[in-house]
Amino acid sequence: MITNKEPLRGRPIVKAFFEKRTFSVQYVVADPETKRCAIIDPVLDFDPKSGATATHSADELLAHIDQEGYSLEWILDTHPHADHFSAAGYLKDKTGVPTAIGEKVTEVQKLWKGLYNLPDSFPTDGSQWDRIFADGERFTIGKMDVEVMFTPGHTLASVAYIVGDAAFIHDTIFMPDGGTARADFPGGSAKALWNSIQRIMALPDNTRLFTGHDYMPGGREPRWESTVAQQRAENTHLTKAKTEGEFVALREKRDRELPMPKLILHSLQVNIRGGRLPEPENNSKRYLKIPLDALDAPWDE
Ligand SMILES: N[C@@H](CCC(=O)N[C@@H](CS)C(=O)NCC(=O)O)C(=O)O
Ligand SMILES: [Fe+2]
Repeated sequence: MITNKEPLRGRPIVKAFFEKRTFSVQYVVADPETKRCAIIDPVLDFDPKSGATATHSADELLAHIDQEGYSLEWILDTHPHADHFSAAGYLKDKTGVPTAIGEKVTEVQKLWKGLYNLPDSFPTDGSQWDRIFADGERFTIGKMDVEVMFTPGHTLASVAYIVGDAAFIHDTIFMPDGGTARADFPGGSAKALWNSIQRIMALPDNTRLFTGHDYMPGGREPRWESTVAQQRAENTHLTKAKTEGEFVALREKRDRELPMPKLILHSLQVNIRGGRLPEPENNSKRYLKIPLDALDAPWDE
């Protein structure tokens, strides 16, 4: 773990790209010395009303990389997203750069393979990515060290990427006024989320924390960066719920009231394929499959 090993070298330049349809934050994380960079959590645009997909968001990341003279070394996802398609597959095809995610993605693949009744031939070994990371594994972006921290709860495969003094903590905690992520998707767990949040809060106080979404509470402008110290002092859920029991109660109560993300059933079948759309049928068109009555709805909303 972080504390037992050599300190992580590097102070990345972080550029965030806010995707306003799904309130997602995508990142380009660059080593100022070598100009090598990684993309974290890229979005493939999807309009559910028309069924149209597009690569505007992903292309914007590539344009930034080009403009800054960076060279792309990794395409990373923190978790199989339940509210948007990952652009990892598109970016891999376009650049040839390796993709990666946490190793427990194989469990998510197994779970959703069942829910979608995918054919036996659908691989659930993570082979859709070039690399799947275990807890505590390290790699580099240029000369910066990255440590993978397993942070389940929101999904059972979620990981955070600690890059030098910055941590990409996806859907664990949001900005202090946004609280914490939900933990009620299949494979989610409020108790696991609490433990993951404790691991993040044990990072050095001045660690720069970059979140995966910002839902702009109260209609304020989108924001994505905080610190451990700031979260400890201000996070609206963590200042209310001081123990695991209190947190689990708060989280589960709120989750019972939240409708499922609009795109959960659309997204998972793409994201368990490494951000690739389903194979075309014999008319060369691609189709999504929507399982009925697989998830619960809060009808009394
Ligand atoms: N209204 C959004 C909700 C998306 C959602 O559920 N987001 C997750 C992260 S993927 C979350 O933790 N939300 C917390 C909250 O809405 O309070 C949608 O339909 O896409
Ligand atoms: Fe998420």
